[in-house]
Amino acid sequence: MRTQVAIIGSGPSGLLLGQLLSNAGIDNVILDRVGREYILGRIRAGVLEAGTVQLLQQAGAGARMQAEGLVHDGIDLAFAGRHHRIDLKSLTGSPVTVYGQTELTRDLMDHREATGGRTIYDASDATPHDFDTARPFVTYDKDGTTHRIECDFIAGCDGFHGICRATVQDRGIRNFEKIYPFGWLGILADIPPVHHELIYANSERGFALCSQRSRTRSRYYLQVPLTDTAEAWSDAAFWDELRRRIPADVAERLVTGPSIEKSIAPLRSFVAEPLRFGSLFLVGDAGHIVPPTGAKGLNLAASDVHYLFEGLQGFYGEKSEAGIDAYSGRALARIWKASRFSWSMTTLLHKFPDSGAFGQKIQEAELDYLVHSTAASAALAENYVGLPY
Ligand code: FAS
Ligand code: PHB
Repeated sequence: MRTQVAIIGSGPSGLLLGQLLSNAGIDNVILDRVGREYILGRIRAGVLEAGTVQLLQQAGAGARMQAEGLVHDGIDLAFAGRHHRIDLKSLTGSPVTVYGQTELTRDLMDHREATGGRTIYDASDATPHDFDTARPFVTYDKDGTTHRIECDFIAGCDGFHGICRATVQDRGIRNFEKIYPFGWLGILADIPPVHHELIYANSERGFALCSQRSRTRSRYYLQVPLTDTAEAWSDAAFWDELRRRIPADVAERLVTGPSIEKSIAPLRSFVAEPLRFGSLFLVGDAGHIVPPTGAKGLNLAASDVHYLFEGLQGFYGEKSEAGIDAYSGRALARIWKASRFSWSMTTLLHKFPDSGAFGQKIQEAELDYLVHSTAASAALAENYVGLPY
């Protein structure tokens, strides 16, 4: 088989890149090691920046998001028993859109199928080859046969645990990492959200987040020790702890119900440099991970795709290599700013082992300053809604 761009990974990065390329007449094939339903079974991000919304519409897969996505003009920060609204829209002119990654991925998968895009699921042992030459290729196994895809470029959209970044560990890559001493226990339930916008809560017992997927489906998170397991948390224990971490007026309104999903995600900050090795490009989680506190993971994958698509469009359109040469630098400039923001939100809102009572008071003082300073609120708001591409 031959294609112009071989994409490894059928998550948001691979699907969004594949659709933009197809719409521009650039041939591409997506490989994934698992199947469609497994990918859709992973519950992940929930907040889209305006740039991500625009890219989904540009890809032609934005209709359901337009119809069902919830436009939020603000978020709440809760601390010391109170909560304060940060008016994102008035401070930046931009809202965010609440629309689950699962639904975004489903829309892209459906649109790819409807427009004749090729995706090979259950493709095991996908491996990028000869990406330092003019004739790169990808091999993979399926149905007992090893297949080969000749291509011009390989997009490593295979996430943090994928093969592409692993393949270039001896090519001078630099890995920058910070592991946080806690995780997020997330619960999904078909109950009405406790508030019309998201609430990020700092409490002496630890962080909590009140999020949502629709007016009838809620997503909540609790900071938990890394030694915890989702199975060890009953729904009742989750709801009791959540009530203790959010302001009383909010806790009183909390509607609870049976969980339909419960999982723990570890938190890390990770950036790989560079993101290009010959004709192999690292995109999305394959190149970086942010703690979800800033709602940046999925949105950074979108801006990576924007930069790489522009580069490939320039290569095939004007025969210019300027865009692909600039990809890594452009993407990393935005990645590091979003990584800083995600780190700062995580540091401000979570309980750290060595925080102590003094550390808790410092966090509350910083939050008190932030919510009462227009300049500080605007700085948070412009990072949260997404810095320019
Ligand atoms: P993905 O990991 O989504 O997709 C990679 C794809 O590559 C997968 O389908 C995988 O099967 C495939 N793959 C891997 N190795 C392969 C191989 N060798 N061969 C072929 N295919 C291979 N972000 C937020 O903004 N907010 C959140 O709340 C949030 N929560 C998260 C919770 C968890 C548990 C995780 C892991 C991530 C979370 N994220 C969150 C970040 C997440 O949304 C990512 O940013 C987003 O999935 C990035 O998309 P991709 O880069 O496509 O990577
Ligand atoms: C979510 O709804 O999954 C979500 C929302 C905002 C975040 C992280 C996760 O910062």
